[in-house]
Amino acid sequence: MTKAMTMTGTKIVTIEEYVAASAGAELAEVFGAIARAGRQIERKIRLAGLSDLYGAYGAVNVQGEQQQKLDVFANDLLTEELRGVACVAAIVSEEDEAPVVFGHADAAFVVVFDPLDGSSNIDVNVNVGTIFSVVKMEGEVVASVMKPGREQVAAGYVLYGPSAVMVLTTGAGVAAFTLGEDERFVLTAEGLRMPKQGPYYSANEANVASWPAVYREYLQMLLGGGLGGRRYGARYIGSLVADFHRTLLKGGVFLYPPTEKALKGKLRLLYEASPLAMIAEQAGGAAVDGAGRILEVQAEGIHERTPLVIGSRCEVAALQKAVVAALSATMEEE
Ligand code: AFP
Repeated sequence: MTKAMTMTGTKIVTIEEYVAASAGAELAEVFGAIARAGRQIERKIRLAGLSDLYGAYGAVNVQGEQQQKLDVFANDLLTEELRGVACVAAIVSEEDEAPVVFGHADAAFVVVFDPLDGSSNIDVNVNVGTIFSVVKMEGEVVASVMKPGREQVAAGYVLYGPSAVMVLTTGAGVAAFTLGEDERFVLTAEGLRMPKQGPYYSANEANVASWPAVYREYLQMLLGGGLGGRRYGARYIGSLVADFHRTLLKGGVFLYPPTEKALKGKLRLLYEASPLAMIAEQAGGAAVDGAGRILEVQAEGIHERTPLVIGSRCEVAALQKAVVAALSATMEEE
């Protein structure tokens, strides 16, 4: 990882400046809007206990999940900030059943997002995040966002933790920006690389009994030192952004396999798995849905779910190999 600069250094680079230099002025405007929304979401989260923003909003979203007050706030804020950007044609959000189309003529992009991932953790003051993906507007909005993730123009997330950090890629490596006291996200690291093998696995082990056998065996293999003799530790926050951020920096593997009840797992392809997969690959890591690369998956719906195994190359490759072998053994039996 290259340490880019610090607030005490001479050159301060903001997100808008960085993206403008690396990917052009239009995309910089998109990131500027997300950064403004992220800043306001961070402030609301920080003060949530003081302003009665903990707890349920009283409605259920398209996923059938209880919306938190901050889910609604974050969704409205991102939508309105992005509506103000002329090159954004529409947004697709976890919280809205259908795309919101802005009616900007010849707009280049659609932004897909989960406004507040891990929001069931808000009331207990645990990290949450915003995940987003930028795709080219080509024809219809729905067709534009349902392309395989390898066609994303950019992806990123904001982690609202002890500090607020935005991690992004525009397809040329991964950079991190930290929210400073002057309310700007400034470059704090670029060229981030995920370790080839890491010290942790991260999964909701309460579900192990309902995972397919190949995932159970994989976990046993990790625990038994079967991957280069490494003894893995467990880490699980239950906020994908936070679990992914640790995996990006320290290495290892995050997995949310299929379960008996949820054959496609819990996580969403377009605004959780795909953007994080783009970041993982840009940092030298990998992401699969079991046998296949996440970035090759052709979506069938905007709120589609997918199993997700993401992290260091070594751990992800071992899982993928095991799933491919299990599938071919099943096919031979049939
Ligand atoms: P919420 O937004 O409902 O908290 O869901 C968060 C999430 O989609 C993702 O952030 C976590 O990785 C995952 O769910 C945790 O799911 P389990 O509670 O089933 O472990």
